[in-house]
Amino acid sequence: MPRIRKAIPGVDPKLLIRDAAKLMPDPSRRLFLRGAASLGALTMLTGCDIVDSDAAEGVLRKISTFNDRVQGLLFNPNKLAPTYPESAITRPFPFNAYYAEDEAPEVDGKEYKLEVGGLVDTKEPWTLDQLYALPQESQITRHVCVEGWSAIGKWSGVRLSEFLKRIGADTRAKYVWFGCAEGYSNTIDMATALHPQTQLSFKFADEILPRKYGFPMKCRMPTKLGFKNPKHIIALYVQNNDAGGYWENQGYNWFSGL
Ligand SMILES: Nc1nc2c(c(=O)[nH]1)N[C@H]1C(S)=C(S)[C@@H](COP(=O)(O)O)O[C@H]1N2
Ligand SMILES: [Mo]
Repeated sequence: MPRIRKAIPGVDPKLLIRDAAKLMPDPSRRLFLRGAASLGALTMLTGCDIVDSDAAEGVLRKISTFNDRVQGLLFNPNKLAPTYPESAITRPFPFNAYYAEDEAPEVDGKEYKLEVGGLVDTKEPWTLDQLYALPQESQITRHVCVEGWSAIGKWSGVRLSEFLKRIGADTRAKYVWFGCAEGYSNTIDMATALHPQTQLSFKFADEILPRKYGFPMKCRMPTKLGFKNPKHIIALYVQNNDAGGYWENQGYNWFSGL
């Protein structure tokens, strides 16, 4: 029986295709838009047939994966996110999580040990004192949340690249995965992990990271949307498999770069 190709309800396929094409490198984008911007081409691009609304979600996910790949290629590992003066800091700084503020996990700093694993030479866990002894720097950068707000804050800590060096991480690996105290998690690409502004942060606004902002440690990366910045980190793995993350697994764009 021939399969009938239907449009995705509520989605204009032309716009969908143009949107996906926006992230293609320039010459191939022009060729693609001039040539075969059709559902057929989209099918070729994503490798699956848009037959009904069930398929649509899968297609969108594939486009997102495609975008992640292209964005990853376009990501300039040396491009810095803007920084701001102290006077630009947003006060009070917003709290956000998938739960209410008073439900933020209470991590005991004295008992805390950061679990380190995967493709690293040294898998010894790190106490907070050991982490605090690492060379630190501060950044005043903008945090952008996918929910439609942004705010400028000051974070201090050690560069993730420096920490990865100390644990003898294989930086040819593709990903760094973070596990958090309350079950949140996410995975970032190695280029972002090595970016000079990607920081394991111990302080917010010059004070020990308050509970709501991720005590005892978060990973700050101003080149990524807020949800890619894990708070309350208790585990860090260097690995080649993409373990996704809390929001990524619910369909949020994995790359989510700024
Ligand atoms: N452990 C953990 N980290 C998390 C989240 C969370 O729910 N749990 N939410 C993310 C989202 S969506 C945002 S916008 C920021 C909010 O950080 P803030 O509370 O410091 O503003 O944390 C991110 N990191
Ligand atoms: Mo967010």
